[in-house]
Amino acid sequence: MARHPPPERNVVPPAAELVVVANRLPVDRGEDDSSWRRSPGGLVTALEPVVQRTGGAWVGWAGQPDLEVEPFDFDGVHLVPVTLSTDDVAQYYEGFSNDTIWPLYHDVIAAPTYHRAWWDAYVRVNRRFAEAAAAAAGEGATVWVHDYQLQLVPRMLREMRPDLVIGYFHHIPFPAYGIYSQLPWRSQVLEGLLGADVIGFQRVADAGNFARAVRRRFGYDTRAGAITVPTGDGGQRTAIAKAYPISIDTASYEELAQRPEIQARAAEIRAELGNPDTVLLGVDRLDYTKGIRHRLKAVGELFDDGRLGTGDATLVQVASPSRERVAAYVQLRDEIELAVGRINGDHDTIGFTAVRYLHHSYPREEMVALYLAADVMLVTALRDGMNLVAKEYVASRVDGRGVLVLSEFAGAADELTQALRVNPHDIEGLKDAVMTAVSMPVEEQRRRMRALRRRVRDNDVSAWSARFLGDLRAVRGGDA
Ligand code: GDG
Repeated sequence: MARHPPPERNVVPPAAELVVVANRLPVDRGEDDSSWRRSPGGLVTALEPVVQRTGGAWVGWAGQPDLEVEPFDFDGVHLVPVTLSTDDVAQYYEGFSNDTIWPLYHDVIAAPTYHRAWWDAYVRVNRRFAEAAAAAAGEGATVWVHDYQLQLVPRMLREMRPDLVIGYFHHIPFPAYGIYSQLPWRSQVLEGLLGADVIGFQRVADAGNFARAVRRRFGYDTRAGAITVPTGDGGQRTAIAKAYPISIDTASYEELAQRPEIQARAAEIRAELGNPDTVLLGVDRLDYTKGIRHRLKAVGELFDDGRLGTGDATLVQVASPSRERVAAYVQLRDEIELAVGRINGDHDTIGFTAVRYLHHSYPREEMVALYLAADVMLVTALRDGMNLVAKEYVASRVDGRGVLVLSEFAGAADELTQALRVNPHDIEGLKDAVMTAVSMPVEEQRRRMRALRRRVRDNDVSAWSARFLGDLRAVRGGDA
């Protein structure tokens, strides 16, 4: 990653035409803490060029508590840091965002915690983000708010700056009303989101759940995703709720996968595993939504049953560290590590391992080498907004080989219809799908992979952002 000189200070705030508002800024502090580095990630790759082109701004948290930094320019983007105190991080971020909204919106796979003090912090911090965006946006600018940490920002922003065009994209699922209605602040959150002109979701089903929640709570007309919202002065406006399935920077994965050194690394990975006939792979943030335990159960039983043999097959499970201060994640890590230990204790030999478990983050080059090394990719999420790993695997298979086993509860299942579709709760079905994948003839692998690859090429992340911003522009033109 490129090192950058100290940022230029900007005394006069620019009046940006496009403002992105996200929990995190697109930069991180370097190891020495004195410089900024562009943080890797799909959203940054997708949005940075658009923001650069328009001389836009990005409002977000720099990732460290109590860090106060003046706005600065970086790679042609005006960055506006929002300061979060240690308490804000504990209550707004780890608390309300990751221990209330995250489990609730993922169908209560883990029990959500409701604390009034967390909600107060969520309101307070959302207002801080809205104020920063209002200050950065030029007259009539477009503001694009991202994700569940900032659901109140659209309405706050509209009240502060009625001239703005406001978009919101929700990266995680939006649950059915029966679940959503548990939220003690269910009306306030819906009102917050309805402040946007376009409210984007991953799946058609998410947009439908949102529209139904609005109908049930407020009785507004929600025909075909066009929601009629009263403006309070007797008038009304339209908010659009619609699906915009997010994607990846497909070309960059293809480019990496074509590099000889990465292909050589893929061969080396297989050799280091003892050249098993089949390499199975899972790559996830260590999160209870990802179905890692279900995957381990299925693969463990296949070893127990002798349908997979040590030396013939190995599961490589990358579980990158995540939210380690939230109790549910601490417990999940223990459970997963216990399960891996049991499987390996029963099935490892001196020379071979059944499950190679890696609780690390890796550079993107290594991830692509792993994707190329894997005969079978297991995406067994119990609930997932999209799941970019599934798309990254497909994009990386420039050789046309490999099988994707994909949960129907991941948003990606709507588009990646040539994957082997599974219900991860059905362990017998999951085991059978793994065996079908392991023994799939090469011709069938190629046929399926061709269709999957076409899909991630046609809908890459720049097509995604262009579609969303196009619909926002249409709002301004009055023809949305
Ligand atoms: C949320 C929604 C939605 C993981 N480990 C490493 C690593 N990763 C990268 C993957 C992928 C990303 O992190 C994870 O994205 P996912 O989509 O799989 O899942 P979430 O983090 O839960 O993301 C999700 C997404 O937002 C976008 O809207 O799809 O449903 O939950 O890109 O490759 N990357 C590297 N090293 C790792 O060890 N370099």
